[in-house]
Amino acid sequence: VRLYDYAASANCYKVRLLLAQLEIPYEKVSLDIFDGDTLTDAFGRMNPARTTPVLELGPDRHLTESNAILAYLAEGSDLLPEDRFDRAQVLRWLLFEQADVVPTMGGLRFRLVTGRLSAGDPDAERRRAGAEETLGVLDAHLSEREFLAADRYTVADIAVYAYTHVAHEAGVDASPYTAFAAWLARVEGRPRHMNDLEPYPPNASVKAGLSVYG
Ligand SMILES: N[C@@H](CCC(=O)N[C@@H](CS)C(=O)NCC(=O)O)C(=O)O
Repeated sequence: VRLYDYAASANCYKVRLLLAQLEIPYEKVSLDIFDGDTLTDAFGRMNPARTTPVLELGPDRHLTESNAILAYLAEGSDLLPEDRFDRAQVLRWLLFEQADVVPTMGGLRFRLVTGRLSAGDPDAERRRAGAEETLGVLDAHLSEREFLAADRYTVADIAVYAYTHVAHEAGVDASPYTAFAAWLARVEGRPRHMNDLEPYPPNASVKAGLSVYG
C-alpha cells in the first residue's frame, strides 16, 4: 500500500502508528499540505476533500478518512474485534474521536500553534471548554477499564491517542484527568509503539502557505 502523508498531522500519525504496530510494509509519499500538494488535480482525483491521509490500494482505489483507513488495515487483526457488539464499541470511539476530539483539542492545537487563533479568542475558549469536557468523558470511561473498547487495545485507542496525547500543545491542562493519563501510558507501552508526529513547520503558519484552511 501507499500512504499519502503529512508528517505534522495526527490524523496521518494514527495511520503510521497502526502500520508500524501491524508491521505492514508501505510506501510513504510525504506531502506538504501548505505548499499546494493537496491542491493539484491529481490529488483532487484521489480525494476531492483534499485532505491527508489517503491510502492507495491500487490504481483508482483510494481510501480517505483516517479512521476508515484504520478499520480497513486492522481487519482480521486483534486491533479490530470480530464480535458485533465489540466492533460497534470500537466504531463508537472512532466516531467520538472525529466529532469530539478533533474539533476541540485537535483544531485548537493547530490554530494556536500556527497563529490562526490566540488563547483568549472566543473560538479558542469554546474549543478549550470542549476539550476539557471531552477529556472528562474519556477519564470517566477509562477509570473503569484499561482500554476504550472490547476489553483490549484496539484501533479506537490508536485513533483517540493521536490528538489527545498532545492536548498540552493546545494549552489544555490534562493533569486532573488521572485515569486518562494512565491510559496514555498504557497505550505508549504497547509493543511497537512509536511516535513520529512532527511539529508544524513554519509554512503552516497563517498566511505563510497554501491550504484548504487558508
Ligand atoms: N476527517 C479527516 C480529516 C483529515 C484532515 O483534516 N487532514 C488535514 C491534516 S490533519 C489535511 O490534510 N488538510 C489539508 C490542508 O490543510 O490543505 C480524516 O480523519 O482523515
